[in-house]
Amino acid sequence: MTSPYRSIVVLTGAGISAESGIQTFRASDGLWENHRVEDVATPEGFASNPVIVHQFYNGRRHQLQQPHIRPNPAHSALARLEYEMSQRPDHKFLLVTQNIDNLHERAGSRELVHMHGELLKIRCAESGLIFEHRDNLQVGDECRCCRVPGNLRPHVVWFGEMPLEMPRITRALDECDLFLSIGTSGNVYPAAGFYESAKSSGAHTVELNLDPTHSHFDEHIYGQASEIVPAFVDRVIRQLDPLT
Ligand code: BJW
Repeated sequence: MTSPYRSIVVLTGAGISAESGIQTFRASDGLWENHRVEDVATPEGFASNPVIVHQFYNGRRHQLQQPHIRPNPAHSALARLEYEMSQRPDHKFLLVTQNIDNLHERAGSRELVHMHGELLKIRCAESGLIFEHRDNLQVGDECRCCRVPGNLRPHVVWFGEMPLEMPRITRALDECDLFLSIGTSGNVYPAAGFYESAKSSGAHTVELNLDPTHSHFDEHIYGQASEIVPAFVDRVIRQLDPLT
């Protein structure tokens, strides 16, 4: 028997990291509870009040590096799925995360796109050069490349900006036969439209989330990511070609 799945794309959102201690965005106690989205998640907000924006990301950067913030079984299961796919010839796997935390890579994922950027990186708004950064960032900090104070910004994608690595994502969606959407409310485009692209490529589409969303997947599985994702991954791995 041959495996039905040879090319898998997984999209993750804030829900996969919730049980690791990182707040989601749109919950009543979420990251935006005390902020207007326009103030902290748009280039216009950053231009008009960079101090507030730096405070918002400095707090999240600090939190991400606390010892209790660790990958959970859902992150580990996706790394296991990638490993199993990599052991089989001509099998493809891509994990696309909207999250800016580093929990997927800490769990072992390598075929990974951070489409909305990375919290532990900053970039020069002038040159586009990207730097690793684990400390607070302040408005007057001098840029490491152009030496101009104020040119540095979080390496994240705000509303109105182009998400990262779209050509790679589009190629993977065009050829996938299984698409999983995990822990995302499906409110933000283009990510919210990926399942439709995958569907038009003939893929089986599955939503794994705590709450129902408005999207029409072929299959819906509801529950905590740390429980439903490892169980679903086990199911997929059982259906892959046996290792020779
Ligand atoms: C659990 C759980 C547990 C909880 N287990 N589950 C009109 C129509 C269509 C589009 C537009 C429009 N007007 C404007 C647009 C475009 C705009 C957009 O989508 N706006 C919407 C508001 C409508 N998009 C953009 O501007 C994007 N760029 C763009 O479109 O460029 C042009 C383009 C065109 C064509 C192709 C390509 C490009 C850029 C979007 C940038 C989003 N940036 C942010 C901030 C990133 C930095 C940061 O982290 O601060 O990204 S916004 C925020 O939302 C963040 C997230 O990645 C993103 C998605 O949120 P997510 O992950 O879904 O979180 P929540 O909180 O919403 O949901 C969590 C889910 O988890 C819930 O469902 C829970 O139930 C669940 N859950 N616990 C399992 N334990």
